[in-house]
Amino acid sequence: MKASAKDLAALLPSRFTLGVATAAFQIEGALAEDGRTPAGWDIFAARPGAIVQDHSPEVACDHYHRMPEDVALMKELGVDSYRFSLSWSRIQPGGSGPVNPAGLDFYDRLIDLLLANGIAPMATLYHWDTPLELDQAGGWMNRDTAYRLGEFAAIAAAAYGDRVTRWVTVNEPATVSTNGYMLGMHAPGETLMLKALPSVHHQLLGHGLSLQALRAANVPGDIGITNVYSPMVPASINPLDKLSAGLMDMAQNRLYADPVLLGKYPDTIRAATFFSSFSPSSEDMELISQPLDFYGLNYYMPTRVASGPGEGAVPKGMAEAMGDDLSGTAPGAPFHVASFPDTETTAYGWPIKPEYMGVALAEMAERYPLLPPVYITEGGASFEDLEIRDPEGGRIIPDERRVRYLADHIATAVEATSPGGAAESVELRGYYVWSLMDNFEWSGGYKQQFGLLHVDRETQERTRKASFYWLQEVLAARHRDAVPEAPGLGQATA
Ligand code: GBH
Repeated sequence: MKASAKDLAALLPSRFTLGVATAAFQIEGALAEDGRTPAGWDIFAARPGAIVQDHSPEVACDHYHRMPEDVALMKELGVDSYRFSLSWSRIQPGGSGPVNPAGLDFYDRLIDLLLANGIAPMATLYHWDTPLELDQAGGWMNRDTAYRLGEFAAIAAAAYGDRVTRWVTVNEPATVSTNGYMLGMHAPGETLMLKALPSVHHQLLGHGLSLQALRAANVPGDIGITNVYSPMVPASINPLDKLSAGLMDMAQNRLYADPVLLGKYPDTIRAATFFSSFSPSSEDMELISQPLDFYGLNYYMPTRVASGPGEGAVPKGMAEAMGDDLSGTAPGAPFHVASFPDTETTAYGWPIKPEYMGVALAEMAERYPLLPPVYITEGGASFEDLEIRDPEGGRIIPDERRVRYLADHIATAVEATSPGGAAESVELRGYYVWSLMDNFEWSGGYKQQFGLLHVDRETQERTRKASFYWLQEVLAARHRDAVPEAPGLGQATA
């Protein structure tokens, strides 16, 4: 355990980036302001029962109005970099056609303020908030959405390309396809199961077209994609459990990483789709597998997999949404997600297994010989809201379990990628904590809180948790090169 801030700081390479992450829809609010048009998520979230306790994303963290205050908090925290996402329908209402100057202006001000405070901007083009019009035309089931994202990338490149240090094209296409198109737990709420496969390919194509647009615009920043990765752990030595874990690995990990890093879909997928109309062209595969400057990896937990339909047919996404410690996969699937014995879990019921952070990196290194440098673009834990203690005026939120989660995961990632570590060939560039503040946790509403900052749901007051002070200490204690990384376009790529 490296919970001591000084111990962890001593472990960090001098150029290691420590950042915090958010996403537009989860923090901004102001859904109908200054010309933003709805995203599919605006509508999905309003469906009764779709979100825990029918929480609304309308206000979220009111970040659209409190952005300068939030940047000031990041400055106080001392982070090197901030990962945020661009709201597509704020910048380009409807997802096609002319831009909205007010929307463009918001991120212009954000980026300038970050740079003025020495914080390197990492911008995600697509973090799930597809403009409603595009969702209504089929969303990611429609190939056209990929071209629309490519066009949006060109707009973003022209507006911010001179100042953005790092670009992420698409965030977690796995979660969009699984939760949004297969299981109906996220927008657009489709339950297409295996028929959702085109939504995978079109998102990856959207990644390829955005990458192409950013390259064509000659942006100086580094470009990558973010995939979530969960090592799949067979529940026993039973060959059926092993087979099941392999299938999950294929469906959740390889399906999204292989096309990008190997230029082809896994054989099992190609075999399974042999009889369907899904046969991506080599032009598509070339776009999808263009070289990246970095690979973004979101790691939260490993997944324990057992054969058989499991207890009840509660889809995992649904269990998560309800905040229960229930596991399952798709109803009717021949295998299910099982819990790890004697393992501490987060409020979501997610197992806390820091050692698998190292396993994830080692598996990536083994599978992908051409793996570019890696950023952990998200990692974090949700815990129940803790009581705010107020000893003589100083408010304290004791989230020591989050401190331990972050310390253990960051230390494991760094050790695994150091000489002698299980993933020593990986060039690990940094770790972004999910999240800067408690926010709209998709179908988990405001019940699942990942923040370093607590956000009062009535007053919007931000309160620093123990984890905020801890990360601040880590950042202050480590040894850095004399030159800060931001404004860092030159150095970031050097
Ligand atoms: C990320 O999603 C999101 O990028 C972010 O917006 C979100 O707020 C944050 O994490 C916290 O949830 O392999 O069947 O076990 C992560 C969502 C949930 C995706 C668990 C993978 C397990 C699928 N992850 N899910 S399975």
